[in-house]
Amino acid sequence: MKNPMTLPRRHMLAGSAAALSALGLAGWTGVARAQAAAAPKPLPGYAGWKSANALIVHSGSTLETRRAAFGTSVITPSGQLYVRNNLPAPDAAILENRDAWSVAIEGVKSPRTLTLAELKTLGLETVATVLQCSGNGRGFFPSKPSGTPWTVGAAGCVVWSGVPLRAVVAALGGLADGMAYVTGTGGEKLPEGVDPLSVLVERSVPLKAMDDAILAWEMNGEPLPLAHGGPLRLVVPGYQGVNNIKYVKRVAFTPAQSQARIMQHGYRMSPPGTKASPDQPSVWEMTVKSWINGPLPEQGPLKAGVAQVHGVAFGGTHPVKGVEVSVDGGKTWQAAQLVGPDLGRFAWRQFVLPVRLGAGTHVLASRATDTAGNVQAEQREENVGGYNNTSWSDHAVTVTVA
Ligand SMILES: Nc1nc2c(c(=O)[nH]1)N[C@H]1C(S)=C(S)[C@@H](COP(=O)(O)O)O[C@H]1N2
Ligand SMILES: [Mo]
Repeated sequence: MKNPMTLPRRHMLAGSAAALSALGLAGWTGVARAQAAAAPKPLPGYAGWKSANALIVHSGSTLETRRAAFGTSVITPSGQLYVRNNLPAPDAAILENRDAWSVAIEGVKSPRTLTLAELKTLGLETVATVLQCSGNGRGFFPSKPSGTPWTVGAAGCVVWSGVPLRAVVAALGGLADGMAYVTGTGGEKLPEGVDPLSVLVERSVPLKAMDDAILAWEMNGEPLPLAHGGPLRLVVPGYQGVNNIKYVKRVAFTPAQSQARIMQHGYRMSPPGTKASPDQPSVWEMTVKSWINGPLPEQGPLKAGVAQVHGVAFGGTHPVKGVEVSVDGGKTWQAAQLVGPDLGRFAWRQFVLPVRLGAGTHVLASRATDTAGNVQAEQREENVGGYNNTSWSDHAVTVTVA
Protein backbone atom coordinates (compact mmCIF):
# COMPACT_ATOMS: atom_id res chain seq x y z
CA MET A 1 0.00 0.00 0.00
CA LYS A 2 1.28 3.48 -0.90
CA ASN A 3 1.75 5.96 1.88
CA PRO A 4 -0.80 8.74 1.25
CA MET A 5 1.73 11.34 2.45
CA THR A 6 3.88 10.70 -0.58
CA LEU A 7 1.59 12.00 -3.31
CA PRO A 8 0.50 15.34 -1.87
CA ARG A 9 4.04 16.06 -0.74
CA ARG A 10 5.49 15.51 -4.21
CA HIS A 11 2.71 17.61 -5.62
CA MET A 12 3.53 20.45 -3.23
CA LEU A 13 7.21 20.35 -4.01
CA ALA A 14 6.49 20.39 -7.73
CA GLY A 15 4.34 23.52 -7.46
CA SER A 16 6.38 26.76 -7.66
CA ALA A 17 6.05 29.28 -4.85
CA ALA A 18 4.47 31.70 -7.33
CA ALA A 19 1.86 29.19 -8.41
CA LEU A 20 1.05 28.40 -4.83
CA SER A 21 0.80 32.06 -3.86
CA ALA A 22 -1.56 32.61 -6.82
CA LEU A 23 -3.75 29.99 -5.18
CA GLY A 24 -3.44 31.74 -1.85
CA LEU A 25 -1.36 28.88 -0.52
CA ALA A 26 2.00 30.65 -0.15
CA GLY A 27 2.20 29.62 3.48
CA TRP A 28 2.04 26.00 2.43
CA THR A 29 5.50 25.97 0.87
CA GLY A 30 7.00 26.05 4.36
CA VAL A 31 4.71 23.24 5.40
CA ALA A 32 5.70 21.26 2.32
CA ARG A 33 9.37 21.73 3.14
CA ALA A 34 8.82 20.67 6.74
CA GLN A 35 6.95 17.60 5.53
CA ALA A 36 9.74 16.76 3.11
CA ALA A 37 12.28 16.96 5.92
CA ALA A 38 10.18 14.67 8.09
CA ALA A 39 9.15 12.49 5.15
CA PRO A 40 8.21 9.03 6.34
CA LYS A 41 10.73 6.38 5.33
CA PRO A 42 9.35 3.89 2.82
CA LEU A 43 8.64 0.30 3.84
CA PRO A 44 11.55 -2.04 3.10
CA GLY A 45 10.98 -4.43 0.16
CA TYR A 46 10.49 -7.60 2.22
CA ALA A 47 7.71 -5.82 4.15
CA GLY A 48 6.38 -3.80 1.20
CA TRP A 49 3.03 -5.60 1.46
CA LYS A 50 2.34 -4.10 4.92
CA SER A 51 -0.05 -1.22 5.69
CA ALA A 52 2.19 1.85 5.59
CA ASN A 53 -0.44 3.95 7.39
CA ALA A 54 -0.44 1.62 10.38
CA LEU A 55 3.33 1.59 10.83
CA ILE A 56 6.16 3.83 11.98
CA VAL A 57 9.26 3.02 9.92
CA HIS A 58 12.18 3.54 12.30
CA SER A 59 14.56 1.85 9.84
CA GLY A 60 14.50 -0.85 7.20
CA SER A 61 14.71 -3.47 9.93
CA THR A 62 12.51 -1.89 12.61
CA LEU A 63 8.81 -1.20 11.93
CA GLU A 64 6.44 -0.28 14.76
CA THR A 65 2.65 -0.49 14.87
CA ARG A 66 1.07 2.92 15.53
CA ARG A 67 -0.73 3.00 18.86
CA ALA A 68 -3.89 4.27 17.18
CA ALA A 69 -3.71 1.42 14.65
CA PHE A 70 -4.23 -1.35 17.23
CA GLY A 71 -7.74 -2.60 16.73
CA THR A 72 -10.13 -3.94 19.33
CA SER A 73 -10.62 -7.49 18.08
CA VAL A 74 -7.66 -9.25 19.72
CA ILE A 75 -5.62 -10.42 16.73
CA THR A 76 -3.08 -8.07 15.16
CA PRO A 77 -3.44 -8.35 11.36
CA SER A 78 -0.12 -9.37 9.78
CA GLY A 79 -0.10 -6.19 7.69
CA GLN A 80 0.02 -4.11 10.88
CA LEU A 81 2.38 -6.25 12.97
CA TYR A 82 5.79 -4.82 13.95
CA VAL A 83 9.00 -6.15 12.44
CA ARG A 84 12.44 -6.43 13.97
CA ASN A 85 15.43 -7.95 12.20
CA ASN A 86 18.89 -8.01 13.76
CA LEU A 87 20.40 -9.13 10.44
CA PRO A 88 19.18 -8.48 6.89
CA ALA A 89 16.20 -10.74 6.11
CA PRO A 90 17.10 -13.77 3.96
CA ASP A 91 16.35 -13.77 0.23
CA ALA A 92 12.68 -14.39 -0.58
CA ALA A 93 13.83 -17.42 -2.59
CA ILE A 94 13.74 -19.41 0.67
CA LEU A 95 9.94 -19.36 0.37
CA GLU A 96 9.88 -20.88 -3.12
CA ASN A 97 9.69 -24.43 -1.82
CA ARG A 98 8.53 -24.14 1.78
CA ASP A 99 8.20 -27.88 2.37
CA ALA A 100 11.87 -28.39 1.47
CA TRP A 101 13.10 -26.07 4.25
CA SER A 102 15.09 -28.11 6.71
CA VAL A 103 15.87 -27.83 10.40
CA ALA A 104 18.52 -29.77 12.30
CA ILE A 105 17.31 -31.20 15.62
CA GLU A 106 20.17 -31.85 18.05
CA GLY A 107 20.49 -32.93 21.66
CA VAL A 108 17.96 -35.74 21.25
CA LYS A 109 18.58 -39.49 21.29
CA SER A 110 18.40 -39.71 17.47
CA PRO A 111 19.50 -36.31 16.09
CA ARG A 112 18.28 -35.64 12.54
CA THR A 113 17.62 -32.97 10.00
CA LEU A 114 13.91 -32.79 9.19
CA THR A 115 12.22 -31.05 6.30
CA LEU A 116 9.11 -28.95 6.83
CA ALA A 117 7.17 -31.65 4.96
CA GLU A 118 8.36 -34.20 7.55
CA LEU A 119 7.57 -31.90 10.48
CA LYS A 120 3.99 -31.65 9.23
CA THR A 121 3.58 -35.42 9.77
CA LEU A 122 4.63 -35.27 13.45
CA GLY A 123 1.87 -33.21 15.03
CA LEU A 124 -0.23 -30.08 14.86
CA GLU A 125 -1.05 -27.37 17.37
CA THR A 126 -2.37 -23.81 17.20
CA VAL A 127 -1.56 -21.18 19.80
CA ALA A 128 -2.23 -17.45 20.15
CA THR A 129 0.66 -15.51 21.68
CA VAL A 130 1.72 -11.97 22.37
CA LEU A 131 4.84 -11.38 20.30
CA GLN A 132 6.64 -8.47 21.90
CA CYS A 133 10.15 -7.07 21.51
CA SER A 134 11.87 -6.85 24.88
CA GLY A 135 12.70 -3.24 23.95
CA ASN A 136 9.02 -2.29 23.60
CA GLY A 137 8.60 0.78 25.85
CA ARG A 138 12.29 1.73 25.54
CA GLY A 139 11.18 5.12 24.19
CA PHE A 140 9.84 6.00 27.66
CA PHE A 141 13.22 5.55 29.42
CA PRO A 142 14.59 8.99 30.35
CA SER A 143 18.10 7.47 30.12
CA LYS A 144 17.61 7.18 26.32
CA PRO A 145 19.17 3.72 25.93
CA SER A 146 20.65 2.95 22.53
CA GLY A 147 18.33 0.93 20.31
CA THR A 148 14.96 1.61 18.72
CA PRO A 149 12.83 3.97 20.88
CA TRP A 150 9.70 1.84 20.58
CA THR A 151 6.73 3.05 22.63
CA VAL A 152 3.92 0.45 22.55
CA GLY A 153 3.94 -0.84 18.98
CA ALA A 154 6.70 -3.46 19.05
CA ALA A 155 4.03 -5.98 20.01
CA GLY A 156 1.07 -7.83 18.61
CA CYS A 157 -1.18 -10.80 19.25
CA VAL A 158 -0.68 -13.54 16.69
CA VAL A 159 -2.16 -16.98 16.01
CA TRP A 160 0.52 -19.52 15.08
CA SER A 161 0.11 -23.03 13.75
CA GLY A 162 2.78 -25.72 13.64
CA VAL A 163 4.14 -28.81 15.34
CA PRO A 164 4.71 -28.95 19.09
CA LEU A 165 8.42 -29.19 19.85
CA ARG A 166 7.77 -32.00 22.32
CA ALA A 167 6.23 -34.08 19.51
CA VAL A 168 9.41 -33.63 17.48
CA VAL A 169 11.51 -34.66 20.49
CA ALA A 170 9.34 -37.72 21.07
CA ALA A 171 9.69 -38.74 17.41
CA LEU A 172 13.48 -38.57 17.75
CA GLY A 173 13.70 -40.82 20.79
CA GLY A 174 13.44 -38.23 23.54
CA LEU A 175 15.99 -35.82 24.98
CA ALA A 176 19.64 -36.72 25.32
CA ASP A 177 20.87 -36.70 28.92
CA GLY A 178 21.91 -33.53 30.71
CA MET A 179 20.16 -30.94 28.55
CA ALA A 180 19.04 -27.69 30.23
CA TYR A 181 18.21 -25.30 27.36
CA VAL A 182 16.39 -25.10 24.06
CA THR A 183 18.69 -23.28 21.64
CA GLY A 184 17.29 -21.96 18.35
CA THR A 185 19.43 -20.68 15.48
CA GLY A 186 18.32 -18.25 12.77
CA GLY A 187 18.95 -19.11 9.12
CA GLU A 188 20.20 -15.73 7.94
CA LYS A 189 23.27 -15.47 5.74
CA LEU A 190 26.01 -14.06 7.95
CA PRO A 191 28.13 -11.12 6.85
CA GLU A 192 31.64 -12.18 5.82
CA GLY A 193 34.84 -11.26 7.58
CA VAL A 194 33.39 -11.15 11.09
CA ASP A 195 33.29 -13.70 13.88
CA PRO A 196 30.05 -15.63 13.24
CA LEU A 197 29.26 -15.70 16.97
CA SER A 198 29.27 -11.90 17.03
CA VAL A 199 26.33 -11.70 14.58
CA LEU A 200 24.53 -15.05 14.62
CA VAL A 201 20.94 -14.86 15.90
CA GLU A 202 20.95 -17.77 18.31
CA ARG A 203 19.07 -17.81 21.62
CA SER A 204 18.69 -20.28 24.45
CA VAL A 205 15.65 -20.55 26.71
CA PRO A 206 15.22 -22.82 29.76
CA LEU A 207 14.23 -26.38 28.89
CA LYS A 208 10.78 -26.01 30.49
CA ALA A 209 9.82 -23.69 27.59
CA MET A 210 9.73 -26.85 25.43
CA ASP A 211 6.33 -27.74 26.88
CA ASP A 212 4.68 -24.83 25.05
CA ALA A 213 7.03 -24.17 22.13
CA ILE A 214 6.04 -24.92 18.56
CA LEU A 215 7.77 -24.89 15.19
CA ALA A 216 5.31 -22.74 13.26
CA TRP A 217 4.72 -22.46 9.52
CA GLU A 218 1.44 -20.53 9.62
CA MET A 219 0.58 -17.15 11.12
CA ASN A 220 -2.90 -15.62 11.33
CA GLY A 221 -4.22 -18.26 8.93
CA GLU A 222 -1.60 -17.74 6.22
CA PRO A 223 1.75 -19.27 5.32
CA LEU A 224 4.36 -17.55 7.49
CA PRO A 225 5.61 -14.43 5.62
CA LEU A 226 9.36 -13.89 5.17
CA ALA A 227 9.25 -10.77 7.37
CA HIS A 228 8.00 -12.88 10.27
CA GLY A 229 10.34 -15.82 9.84
CA GLY A 230 8.91 -17.94 7.03
CA PRO A 231 9.11 -20.73 6.12
CA LEU A 232 9.60 -21.84 9.74
CA ARG A 233 9.80 -20.14 13.12
CA LEU A 234 10.44 -21.29 16.67
CA VAL A 235 7.60 -19.80 18.74
CA VAL A 236 8.17 -19.76 22.50
CA PRO A 237 4.86 -18.66 24.06
CA GLY A 238 5.19 -16.17 26.90
CA TYR A 239 8.83 -15.36 26.10
CA GLN A 240 10.20 -12.02 24.84
CA GLY A 241 10.31 -11.59 21.03
CA VAL A 242 14.03 -12.25 20.57
CA ASN A 243 13.59 -15.85 21.72
CA ASN A 244 11.17 -16.54 18.86
CA ILE A 245 13.72 -17.46 16.21
CA LYS A 246 12.77 -16.72 12.61
CA TYR A 247 13.96 -18.79 9.62
CA VAL A 248 14.92 -21.40 12.19
CA LYS A 249 17.51 -23.81 10.78
CA ARG A 250 18.57 -25.59 13.99
CA VAL A 251 16.93 -26.44 17.30
CA ALA A 252 19.40 -27.91 19.76
CA PHE A 253 18.84 -29.15 23.28
CA THR A 254 22.00 -28.04 25.01
CA PRO A 255 23.58 -28.31 28.46
CA ALA A 256 24.62 -24.61 28.37
CA GLN A 257 23.45 -21.35 26.82
CA SER A 258 24.55 -20.39 23.31
CA GLN A 259 27.95 -18.73 23.04
CA ALA A 260 26.55 -16.22 20.51
CA ARG A 261 26.99 -12.58 21.49
CA ILE A 262 23.20 -11.98 21.28
CA MET A 263 22.86 -14.54 24.10
CA GLN A 264 25.92 -13.88 26.24
CA HIS A 265 25.93 -10.08 26.16
CA GLY A 266 22.84 -8.98 24.26
CA TYR A 267 19.42 -8.73 25.90
CA ARG A 268 20.64 -8.79 29.51
CA MET A 269 18.99 -6.84 32.31
CA SER A 270 22.12 -4.85 33.13
CA PRO A 271 21.74 -2.49 36.10
CA PRO A 272 22.45 1.20 35.29
CA GLY A 273 26.17 1.91 35.03
CA THR A 274 27.14 -1.73 34.45
CA LYS A 275 28.32 -3.60 31.37
CA ALA A 276 26.22 -6.40 29.94
CA SER A 277 27.43 -9.78 31.15
CA PRO A 278 26.21 -13.38 31.17
CA ASP A 279 25.63 -13.38 34.93
CA GLN A 280 22.79 -10.82 34.58
CA PRO A 281 19.24 -12.05 33.86
CA SER A 282 18.45 -12.68 30.20
CA VAL A 283 15.19 -11.40 28.70
CA TRP A 284 13.12 -14.56 28.81
CA GLU A 285 9.60 -14.68 30.20
CA MET A 286 7.43 -11.61 29.78
CA THR A 287 5.69 -10.15 32.79
CA VAL A 288 2.26 -8.61 33.34
CA LYS A 289 1.62 -5.47 31.28
CA SER A 290 -1.18 -3.42 29.76
CA TRP A 291 -1.68 -0.16 27.95
CA ILE A 292 -4.50 1.99 26.61
CA ASN A 293 -5.05 2.22 22.85
CA GLY A 294 -7.97 4.67 22.94
CA PRO A 295 -8.89 7.37 23.36
CA LEU A 296 -5.51 8.85 22.45
CA PRO A 297 -4.28 12.46 22.30
CA GLU A 298 -3.34 12.10 18.61
CA GLN A 299 -7.03 11.57 17.81
CA GLY A 300 -7.71 15.21 18.80
CA PRO A 301 -9.83 16.77 21.56
CA LEU A 302 -12.71 14.67 22.85
CA LYS A 303 -16.28 15.83 23.36
CA ALA A 304 -17.45 15.94 26.97
CA GLY A 305 -19.44 12.84 27.87
CA VAL A 306 -18.84 9.13 27.89
CA ALA A 307 -15.64 7.68 26.40
CA GLN A 308 -14.83 3.98 26.06
CA VAL A 309 -11.33 3.60 27.47
CA HIS A 310 -9.88 0.47 25.88
CA GLY A 311 -6.59 -1.33 25.50
CA VAL A 312 -4.73 -4.61 25.80
CA ALA A 313 -3.41 -6.61 28.77
CA PHE A 314 -1.31 -9.76 29.03
CA GLY A 315 0.42 -11.75 31.71
CA GLY A 316 3.39 -13.32 29.91
CA THR A 317 3.03 -16.96 30.89
CA HIS A 318 0.08 -16.39 33.26
CA PRO A 319 -3.47 -15.51 32.26
CA VAL A 320 -4.68 -11.96 32.90
CA LYS A 321 -6.98 -11.83 35.89
CA GLY A 322 -8.16 -8.25 35.64
CA VAL A 323 -7.40 -4.71 34.55
CA GLU A 324 -8.04 -1.46 36.38
CA VAL A 325 -8.31 1.93 34.70
CA SER A 326 -7.60 5.34 36.17
CA VAL A 327 -8.68 8.68 34.72
CA ASP A 328 -6.76 10.72 37.30
CA GLY A 329 -3.19 9.59 36.66
CA GLY A 330 -3.34 6.68 39.08
CA LYS A 331 -4.87 8.31 42.17
CA THR A 332 -8.02 6.18 41.93
CA TRP A 333 -8.77 3.01 39.97
CA GLN A 334 -11.88 1.29 38.64
CA ALA A 335 -12.18 -2.31 37.42
CA ALA A 336 -12.41 -2.50 33.62
CA GLN A 337 -14.21 -5.28 31.78
CA LEU A 338 -12.36 -7.88 29.75
CA VAL A 339 -13.99 -8.07 26.33
CA GLY A 340 -13.77 -10.35 23.32
CA PRO A 341 -12.68 -13.96 23.04
CA ASP A 342 -10.16 -15.44 25.46
CA LEU A 343 -7.52 -17.03 23.23
CA GLY A 344 -5.60 -18.59 26.09
CA ARG A 345 -2.99 -17.57 28.63
CA PHE A 346 -0.37 -16.46 26.09
CA ALA A 347 -2.69 -14.12 24.17
CA TRP A 348 -3.63 -10.63 25.25
CA ARG A 349 -7.09 -9.63 26.39
CA GLN A 350 -8.90 -6.49 25.33
CA PHE A 351 -10.36 -4.42 28.12
CA VAL A 352 -12.83 -1.54 28.24
CA LEU A 353 -14.17 0.89 30.81
CA PRO A 354 -16.82 3.47 29.95
CA VAL A 355 -15.97 6.72 31.74
CA ARG A 356 -17.63 10.14 31.85
CA LEU A 357 -15.10 12.87 31.09
CA GLY A 358 -15.72 16.58 31.68
CA ALA A 359 -13.87 19.52 30.15
CA GLY A 360 -10.14 19.65 30.93
CA THR A 361 -7.20 17.26 30.65
CA HIS A 362 -7.28 13.70 31.94
CA VAL A 363 -4.43 11.27 32.50
CA LEU A 364 -5.64 7.79 31.55
CA ALA A 365 -3.75 4.78 32.87
CA SER A 366 -4.27 1.02 33.03
CA ARG A 367 -2.89 -1.55 35.44
CA ALA A 368 -3.19 -5.31 34.91
CA THR A 369 -3.03 -8.21 37.39
CA ASP A 370 -2.29 -11.83 36.48
CA THR A 371 -3.70 -14.98 38.05
CA ALA A 372 -0.45 -15.53 39.99
CA GLY A 373 -1.20 -12.27 41.81
CA ASN A 374 1.46 -10.16 40.06
CA VAL A 375 0.36 -6.54 39.64
CA GLN A 376 1.74 -4.35 36.85
CA ALA A 377 4.29 -2.06 38.47
CA GLU A 378 4.08 1.72 38.52
CA GLN A 379 7.77 2.17 37.71
CA ARG A 380 10.04 0.63 35.10
CA GLU A 381 13.04 -1.41 36.23
CA GLU A 382 15.97 0.76 35.15
CA ASN A 383 18.46 -1.08 32.97
CA VAL A 384 21.08 -0.14 30.40
CA GLY A 385 19.35 -1.68 27.38
CA GLY A 386 15.90 -0.26 28.06
CA TYR A 387 14.31 -3.72 28.22
CA ASN A 388 11.11 -4.98 29.76
CA ASN A 389 9.30 -1.71 30.43
CA THR A 390 6.01 -2.63 32.06
CA SER A 391 5.49 0.64 33.95
CA TRP A 392 1.81 1.68 33.98
CA SER A 393 2.88 5.25 34.60
CA ASP A 394 5.10 5.38 31.48
CA HIS A 395 2.24 4.01 29.39
CA ALA A 396 -0.39 6.53 30.59
CA VAL A 397 -1.87 8.95 28.04
CA THR A 398 -3.12 12.50 28.52
CA VAL A 399 -6.31 13.42 26.65
CA THR A 400 -8.06 16.76 26.39
CA VAL A 401 -11.80 17.27 26.52
CA ALA A 402 -12.85 20.48 24.76
N1 LIG B 1 16.36 -15.29 12.86
C1 LIG B 1 15.98 -14.22 13.58
N2 LIG B 1 15.01 -14.34 14.49
C2 LIG B 1 14.62 -13.26 15.21
C3 LIG B 1 15.23 -12.00 15.02
C4 LIG B 1 16.25 -11.90 14.04
O1 LIG B 1 16.82 -10.85 13.78
N3 LIG B 1 16.59 -13.03 13.33
N4 LIG B 1 14.84 -10.93 15.78
C5 LIG B 1 14.20 -11.22 17.06
C6 LIG B 1 13.62 -10.07 17.72
S1 LIG B 1 14.67 -9.04 18.57
C7 LIG B 1 12.27 -9.87 17.76
S2 LIG B 1 11.60 -8.64 18.69
C8 LIG B 1 11.35 -10.71 16.97
C9 LIG B 1 10.58 -9.87 15.98
O2 LIG B 1 9.64 -10.64 15.31
P1 LIG B 1 8.84 -10.04 14.07
O3 LIG B 1 9.81 -9.34 13.17
O4 LIG B 1 8.14 -11.19 13.45
O5 LIG B 1 7.86 -9.04 14.62
O6 LIG B 1 12.03 -11.73 16.26
C10 LIG B 1 13.13 -12.30 16.90
N5 LIG B 1 13.63 -13.42 16.12
MO1 LIG C 1 13.37 -7.60 19.85
